[in-house]
Amino acid sequence: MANEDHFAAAKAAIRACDKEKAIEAAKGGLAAGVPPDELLKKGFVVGISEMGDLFERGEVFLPELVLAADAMMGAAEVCNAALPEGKGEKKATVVIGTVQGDVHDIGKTIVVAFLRANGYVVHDLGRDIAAGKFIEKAEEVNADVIGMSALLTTTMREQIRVLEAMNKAGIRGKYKVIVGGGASTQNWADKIGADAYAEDANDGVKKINELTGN
Ligand code: B12
Repeated sequence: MANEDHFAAAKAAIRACDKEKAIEAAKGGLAAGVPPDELLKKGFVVGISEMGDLFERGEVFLPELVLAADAMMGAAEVCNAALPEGKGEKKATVVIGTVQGDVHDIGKTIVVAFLRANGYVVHDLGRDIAAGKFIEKAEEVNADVIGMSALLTTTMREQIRVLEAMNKAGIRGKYKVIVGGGASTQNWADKIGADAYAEDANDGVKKINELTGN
């Protein structure tokens, strides 16, 4: 089977909202030598994005989206586990989470796996995280970078809250801040005064390398 066939199987499994098939497609692709990052990007992520488009057009509904997301999570777990191990280096410490009011965490979880595979110490706060929690954790672990994910236009503003709270506490200068997730853009990052924006997990590693001088 060519790589393209594995990408097609991955997409089809997500479109079918079938977790078992998705895990099977992930394992099959990896066993055939497809790199895990490519399998994610060209297969599973395309599939879940297509589901998002169908949802927006009213052609699939929330219960299907939930099932597709669950299938996606299963596949991402398999792919993330196959990423090369970090080489024991500790390039820098990153605190990351999805902002308050937002439960989208598939993309954030992929970013976490990519960062760990690239030698970062990552504290993953999870999803629906209040502004204060980001700061509390960053202070506790003496982080270098704070990463915030937001997928909804309504929750993007939470990223501003975190920055405001940092300014208020007089600690904005201590941390580099990077934003990402469907609703964020470079323009948005500039507007709210974040240090960087990344469009996907690879770009996230690249930008965080730049921010931390790695
Ligand atoms: C899966 C999904 C869900 C799942 C989430 C499950 C989960 N555990 O994550 C469920 C079903 C729960 C869900 C719920 C909802 N969803 Co939804 N969902 C999606 C969908 C289809 C895919 C998101 C996804 O996982 N993409 C794949 C990942 C890999 O991509 P990603 O998240 O963008 O992440 C990559 C980059 O952005 C980047 N990145 C992400 N985060 C970060 C962070 C940092 C620091 C960095 C550096 C990089 C980075 O790297 C990632 C990997 O490459 C999108 C559509 C879409 N095309 O995005 C809609 C979408 C985001 N959802 C939408 C909506 C409206 C909702 C609901 C409000 C629906 C409802 N009526 O209830 C609820 C909101 C729930 C809430 N309060 O959060 C809308 C948002 C519209 C908007 N602009 O605000 C979208 C765009 C669908 C649509 N077209 O209408 N959703």
